[in-house]
Amino acid sequence: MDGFNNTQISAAIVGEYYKKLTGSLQSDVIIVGAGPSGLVAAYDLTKAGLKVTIIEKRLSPGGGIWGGGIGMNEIVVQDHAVAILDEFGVRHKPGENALHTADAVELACGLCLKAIQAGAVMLNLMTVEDVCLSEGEVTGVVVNRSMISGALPVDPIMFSAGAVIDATGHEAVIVEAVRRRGLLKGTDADGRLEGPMDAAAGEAFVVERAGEVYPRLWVTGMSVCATFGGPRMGPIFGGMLLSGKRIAEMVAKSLK
Ligand code: 48F
Repeated sequence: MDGFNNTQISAAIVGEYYKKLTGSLQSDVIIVGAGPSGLVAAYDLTKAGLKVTIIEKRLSPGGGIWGGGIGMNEIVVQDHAVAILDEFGVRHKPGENALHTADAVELACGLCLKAIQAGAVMLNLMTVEDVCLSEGEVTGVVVNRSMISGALPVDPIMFSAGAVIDATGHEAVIVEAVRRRGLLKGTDADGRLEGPMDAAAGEAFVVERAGEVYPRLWVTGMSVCATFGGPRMGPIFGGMLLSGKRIAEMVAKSLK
């Protein structure tokens, strides 16, 4: 018989989790949302030597990857982004029109595994409710347990970072928190709506327009379209992966 008791199991979890939580209260970069763009950014930023915390509201990180298109769990990646699948050890099959397919579940798992094993801290079941601002710069985010957020009158806690990346997809939660205070007035991120479907244009848009929206607030992935009014694009993922890479390069440069 192994010599442990019930309480020791709980103590092991509580001890390790709170070390992880305490360590992530101050990061170089907070990434809000663990979809494809956020996970690629997390991996690259961690590889660049930065301390990265990913905050994800759902139980399962991976965002919109898991279900492919209408629950058919295959996704499409263009030729020019396939090197990223290779980097993450995700297998793919070449098809017509320079489009590759990959298993959606393998992609979600592959991105999560690499990002976490590279050293990014993943806090799932945590919802970012708001942004912290000081002297005209974003300094962190306001976070609550997902089960509590919006359901119970319990105050959130704050996490600080040198840069915050909004990778929340269609919701662009962090950009919206800044926008609703009227702080994006007079910029092209003021009052835009995500555009209708145009896959090719949308894919280019999320890469080209990824960037800093407000001092120390960066936007990647589908949040780029929600922020600047770019077209939506459905279950094609090359742009998301490339957008995550691009934002990682820009954020790493800005913090050095
Ligand atoms: O939506 P999501 O996968 O974002 P993405 O990286 O990729 C978009 C594609 O999945 C897909 C597409 C376009 O048609 O190709 O839509 O831009 O992942 C966003 C993640 O952010 C989490 C959410 O649960 C998801 O996992 N998220 C959203 N709001 C919050 C959040 C929040 N307030 N706090 C924490 N996480």
